[in-house]
Amino acid sequence: MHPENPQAIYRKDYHQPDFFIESIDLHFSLDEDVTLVHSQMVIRPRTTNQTVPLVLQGESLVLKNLKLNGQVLNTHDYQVDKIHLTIPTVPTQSFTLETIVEIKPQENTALTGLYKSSGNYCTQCEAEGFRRITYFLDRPDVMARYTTTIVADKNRYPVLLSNGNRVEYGELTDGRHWVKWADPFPKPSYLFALVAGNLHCHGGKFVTRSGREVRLEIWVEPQNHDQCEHALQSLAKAMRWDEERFGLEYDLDIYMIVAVSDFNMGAMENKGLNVFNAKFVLCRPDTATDDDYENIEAVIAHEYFHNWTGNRVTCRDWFQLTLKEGLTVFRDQSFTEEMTSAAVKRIQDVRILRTSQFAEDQSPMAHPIRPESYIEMNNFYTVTVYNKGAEVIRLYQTLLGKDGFRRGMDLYFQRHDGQAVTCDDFRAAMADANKMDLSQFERWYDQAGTPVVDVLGTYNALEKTYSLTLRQQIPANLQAWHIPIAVGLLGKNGQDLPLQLATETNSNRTCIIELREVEQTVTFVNIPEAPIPSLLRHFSAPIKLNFSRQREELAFLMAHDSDPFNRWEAGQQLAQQVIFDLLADWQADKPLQLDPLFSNAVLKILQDTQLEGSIKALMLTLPTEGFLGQQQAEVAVEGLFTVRQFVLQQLAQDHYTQWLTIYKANHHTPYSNEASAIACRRLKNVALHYLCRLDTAETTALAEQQFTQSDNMTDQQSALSCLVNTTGTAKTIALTRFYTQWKENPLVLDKWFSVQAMSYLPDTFENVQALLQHSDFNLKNPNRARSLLAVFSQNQAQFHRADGLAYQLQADIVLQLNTLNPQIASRFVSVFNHWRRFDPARQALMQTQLTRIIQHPDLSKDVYEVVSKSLNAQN
Ligand code: B3K
Ligand code: ZN
Repeated sequence: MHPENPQAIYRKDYHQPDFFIESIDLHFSLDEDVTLVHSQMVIRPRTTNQTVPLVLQGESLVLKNLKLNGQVLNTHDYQVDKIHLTIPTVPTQSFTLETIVEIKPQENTALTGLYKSSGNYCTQCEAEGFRRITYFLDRPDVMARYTTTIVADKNRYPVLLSNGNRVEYGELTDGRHWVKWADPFPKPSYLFALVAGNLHCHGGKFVTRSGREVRLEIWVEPQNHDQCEHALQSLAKAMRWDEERFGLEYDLDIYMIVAVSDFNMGAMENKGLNVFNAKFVLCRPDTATDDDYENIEAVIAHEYFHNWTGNRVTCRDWFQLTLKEGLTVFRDQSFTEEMTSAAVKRIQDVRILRTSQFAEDQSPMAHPIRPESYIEMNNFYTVTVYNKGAEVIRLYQTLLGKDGFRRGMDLYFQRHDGQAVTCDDFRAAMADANKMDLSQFERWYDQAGTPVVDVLGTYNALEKTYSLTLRQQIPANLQAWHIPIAVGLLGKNGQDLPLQLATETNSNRTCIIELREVEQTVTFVNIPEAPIPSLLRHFSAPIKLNFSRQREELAFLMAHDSDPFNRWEAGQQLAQQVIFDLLADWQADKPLQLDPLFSNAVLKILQDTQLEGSIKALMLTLPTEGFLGQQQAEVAVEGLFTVRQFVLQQLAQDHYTQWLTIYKANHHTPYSNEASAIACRRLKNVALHYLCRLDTAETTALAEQQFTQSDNMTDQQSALSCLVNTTGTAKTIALTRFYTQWKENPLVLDKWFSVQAMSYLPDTFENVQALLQHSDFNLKNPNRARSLLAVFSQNQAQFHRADGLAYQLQADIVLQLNTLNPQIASRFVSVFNHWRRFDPARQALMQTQLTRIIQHPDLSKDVYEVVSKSLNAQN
C-alpha cells in the first residue's frame, strides 16, 4: 500500500508565487511539553488586480490562532488540512497575517523542522522543513526579512541563537530569558535556523580584506570544548580563500557554527548560523583521523561558500538545486585542491564520482543534474546533483580557463545578487562574460546518464601525424554533449611530446579537444614517433572513455605519465584487466596466477622515490569490489571477492620485504597535521594492510603494536581494521580495548561499529546482527545507524550473501526507520536500487524485500518514491 496520492511535481509546471512574504516576525516559546510559535507576516500579492486564495504550507502543526490585519478569522474563513492552511479571500493589497501554532520538538525523530538533540533545540529546514515550524510559503523564491525572538528556561537553555545579529535580550521573572535576533538579508525559509541549549563557545575573529572585523563562533556541547580549533582555523582559511579566488567577502558581523549529534546529513548553511553534524566539527589528533581533519576543513568551507553561492544568490525552485550545490561542491573541491594536493584531491573526487554517481546513472533513480520531477525533494540531494553537478561546473572552467570562469562568476553575482535564479541564468552569465555560445552545454543539465566516448588512435609514420577519432555513443532521444577532453602524447622515453594540431601553429604538452559532434577526428602534426596517448587527463569530463590498450601500455603510463591523475588511472585500469582475467580463470575452475607484469608494475611504484607519498598510497590501492562490479553486466559477487582477495594476498607475498621496508621507513614520523606526515601515515597504513593479509604472528604483532602505541586515531583505527580481519585472539582484545577507551566519545564509537561492519571475514553479518543489540546502538541517531548499517551495506560480498539474510535485515531496518526518520530510511533502501544488476537468485531475494516494503501501510513519500521507481524501472 502506498501513501495517499504521492504526487510527482514537475519542473515544467513552475509558476511564480501568487504572494510574496516581505517580512516575518517570529516568536518561539520553548517548553518541555508544547512549544508555541507565533508568527507575524507582511504578505504582498504579486498582482493587485485579481483575488487568488492564499495557500500556506504547514505540517504537524496545531493551529491555535489566526488573524488577518489584526482581526481574528472565523473557522469558516479558512481551511486547514494535513499540509495546508488555505484562506480563500485575502486583500489585494499588502496585509498582515498572524498565526500561533503548537509543535512538539521533543517528539520529532525525523530531524527536520525544530527538534531536540542531546537535550538542545535545533532546526533543519532545507528542503521543506520550515513548514513543520509554522505556516509559510515554504519555497525558495519567497524571500523574507526575519526577526526571531526565542524565550526559554535560562538554566537549561542559556544559549539562544538565530540568524543575523543579536539585537535585544532580557530576563523574565519565571526563570526564563529571551533573545531577539534580526537578519538584515532577505532569505528563503530553508535558510532559517534556531538553536537553544547549553553550549560552549570557541570564539575567534576574522578581519575581511576590506578591514571589517567578523566574530567567529563554534558552539559545541561543553565536554567537546577541546575539539574546536581545527574547525575555527578551517573557517578562517575558507573565508580568506573566497576573498582571494573569487573576490567574495563575508557580509554579517558574526558567523556561527553549531555542532549537534543528531543530524541527517553533513551540515547546513543557514544564514550566519550553520548547523553541523558534530562529525564535521569536532577533532583532536587522538580522536579524529587524517581523513576526518580533511573532511572537516572541506565541509566547513562548503557551508561557508554557500553564503554567496546559495544564500546571496539562491535557487528559484528545487529543480535548480545543482545551481547552488554543484557550484559549491566545485568551490570546496578547488579550495581543498589548493590547501592539500591537487592530484590527490582529484583522484579522491573522481573515485566518489565513479563509484557512486556512475552507479546512480545505471540505476532506476538516474536523473539529470537538474531533475525533471520529484515526489520527495529530499530524495534529490544526490551524488548526481552534487558531484556530477560539480563536474559540470568544472567543465566551464576547463572550457573558459580560470580567468574566464572568474569573469563568469563576477557577472553572475553582478546580475543576480539577492535573487532566486536558475541554472540557465548561471550558464548565461558564463556565456555572456566570455562571449561564447554555450547553448549545447545545456545537454549537461537536461540529459541523464554517463556519456560514453569511444576513441581510436592512428599513427601515420610517413606524414608524422597522429590522429584521434572520438565518437560519442548517444542513447536514443538524446543529443551530443559538449565535452572537453584533455590529451597528451607520450614518446617512447615517457616524456610528453610537444603537441601541435594541424590547424594551429603553437604547441603544448596537454591539449583540450572540444568534442561537440557525434564524431570528430583531430590530427596532431610533427609527431616523430608512434606515441602513447594519455587521454582524459585529470579526468577532464565526467564520462566513460573507451580506448583499447595492451597491459604493457598501461604499465608504461602508470610509470611515466606526467599527469598524476592518469598515472593513477592507468594503474587502476591495469588492475581491473588483471582482476577480470583472473575472474574468468576462477569461473572456469582454472588455478589463479598473478600476472608478473602487474606485480612488477606495483613493485616499481613501491620503489619509486620521486612519487609523492599520498599518491603512492592511492596507486597501491586496488579498485573496490563495488566499482569492479559496476563494470560487469551481472555482478559476480563471490568471484570478485575471491579474486580480489587473491590479488591482494599475492602482492603482499611477492613484495613482503618492500612492504615491510615501507612500513618501517614511515612508522616513526612524529604526529603532525602537515601533508608530509599525513603521507607517511597513508603509506605505512597501506603497507600494514597488505602485510596483515598474510595473517601471520609477525604481521599481527605489527598491527597490535601500532594499535597500542599510536598517539593518533589514523594509526589506531587503521591497526584496528587490520586486526578485525585476523583470526586469532588479537581481534577481540583490540576491539574490547578500543571500546573501553572510547565508549564515552560517540564519534569514535561510530568508528568501532564501522570497522566491524567492514570486516571481510565470513561472520561479519552475524556480528552486525549482534551489534544491533549492543547497548550503544541507537537507530534514532543517524551517525550511529550509518556507522553500522550503511557501512555494512557497502561491504559487497558480506551484504550480498547468497542466503539473502542481510537483505531481510536491511528491509526490517528500513521499515523501522520509515516511521522514525523517513529521510534516513530512504537512503538505506537505496542500496536495493541496483537489484537488477545481480544474478537471478539475488534479484529475486531483493525483489521480495522491495515488495514487502512497498506493501507497508504507512510508507513515507521518501521511501515510496525510491522503492516504486526501483520496482518499476527496467534497468
Ligand atoms: N544544503 C544542505 C543539504 C540539505 C539537505 C536536505 N535534505 C547542506 C549542503 O549541501 O551544504
Ligand atoms: Zn551544499
